[in-house]
Amino acid sequence: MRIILHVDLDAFFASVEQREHPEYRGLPVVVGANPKGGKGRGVVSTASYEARKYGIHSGMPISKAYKLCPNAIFLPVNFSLYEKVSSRIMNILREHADKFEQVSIDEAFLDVSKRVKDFDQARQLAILIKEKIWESENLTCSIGIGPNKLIAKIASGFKKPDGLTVVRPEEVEKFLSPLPVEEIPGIGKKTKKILNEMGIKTIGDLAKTNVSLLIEKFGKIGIFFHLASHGIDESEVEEEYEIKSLGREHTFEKDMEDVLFIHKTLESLAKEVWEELKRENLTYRTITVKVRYEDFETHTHSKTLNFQTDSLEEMIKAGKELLEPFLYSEKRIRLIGIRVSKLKEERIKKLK
Ligand code: TTP
Ligand code: MG
Repeated sequence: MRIILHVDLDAFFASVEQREHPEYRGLPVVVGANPKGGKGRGVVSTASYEARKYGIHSGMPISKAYKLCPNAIFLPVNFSLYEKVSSRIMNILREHADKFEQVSIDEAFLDVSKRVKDFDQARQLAILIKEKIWESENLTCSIGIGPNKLIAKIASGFKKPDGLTVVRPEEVEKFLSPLPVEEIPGIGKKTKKILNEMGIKTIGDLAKTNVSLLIEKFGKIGIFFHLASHGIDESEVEEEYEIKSLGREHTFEKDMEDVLFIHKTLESLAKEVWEELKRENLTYRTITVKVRYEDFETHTHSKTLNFQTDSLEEMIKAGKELLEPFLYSEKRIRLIGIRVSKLKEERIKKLK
C-alpha cells in the first residue's frame, strides 16, 4: 500500500505579496497584468482569497478583474521572488519524503509510504509540514493524502485554503463519487461539456459509464477517465531526473498546441541526446519526458525498458508515448524535454 501527499500552496503569488506587504493582508490582491484603469490587456495570474470573493480567478482577463473589483490591489508578477520562496519550500518538503516530485512552482507530490506506518501518521506528518512552512515562510498550504497521486491531488483541492484532507483506500469511492467530473486532472472545459451532454456530471456518473463508450467518444484517453473515476492511478512519484542522465529541452518561442510540430521538436531533441550517447559510448534504459504548460505547470513522465539500448527509434517511440497524455490538455505547451537515464557504457554490453 502506498501513502502519497500532495501539497499545494494557497493563492501562492498573492500570498507571497501579502507576506512581503503586511498592509495588504485581508485585502483583495490581484497579481498579473497591469489593469490600466480597466483598459489593460493580459490576464490574472492569481488572486488572493479576498479577491476571489468578487469572482476573480487565474486566467481571467485583467480588464474583467478590474471591473469586478476596481479597488483591489493590482500587482505585477515578481516571478524571481516567488521562485526563491518556492525553492526553499520545496527543500522543506523534500526532507519529508521517500520520493519527491515537484509538479509546478507551488505544488509537489511526496511518497511517504516508507516513513509512516498508516494514514494517521501521515496526517501527523502533514500537520508538521504545514507548521514548518508557516514558521519559516509565513505561508499556508493545503495538503491531500491518498493511496495514489490522483486521489492526493484531488484531496488537496478539496478544502482550501489551509486544508488537510485524508482519503483512506476504503473511502476513495465515497470521496470521489459526488465530485464534478472536472475534478479529474485532464478533464477541462471541453471534455466536461461533452460529458455533461452525455448526462455525466459527477465522477460517480463517470464510474458507471461503460468504458467502451468513453473510448468511442474520447479515444485512448477514455481509458484514463474510466480508471480515474474508480480512483485507480498506478503512476509513481518520480524524482525529476536522475543525476546520471543525458537530456535536452526546448522552450517554444510561442506557447504551442501544434501536435505535429511538438513531435518534430521531440524527434530533434531525441536525436541530439542520441548523438551525445554515441559520443559517450553509452546505452540507456529509462526515457523521461518533461512538459511545461503555459502557466508553468510542469510534469515529467518516465518509462523504463527491460533492456539496455542505444536505439534512437526506441527513444522517439517511448518519448511520443509518454508525451501523448499531455497533448490533450487545453493548455498550450511552453517547453518539452527528453532525457535518458540508467546509463551504462556500451563496452560492457559488447563484452557480454
Ligand atoms: P495554483 O496552485 O493553481 O493557484 P494558487 O496557488 O494561486 O491558488 P490555490 O489556493 O487555488 O492553489 O497556481 C500556483 C501559482 O501559479 C499561482 O499563484 C499563480 C500561478 N498561475 C498562473 O500564473 N496562471 C494560472 O493560470 C494559474 C492557474 C496559476
Ligand atoms: Mg496553489
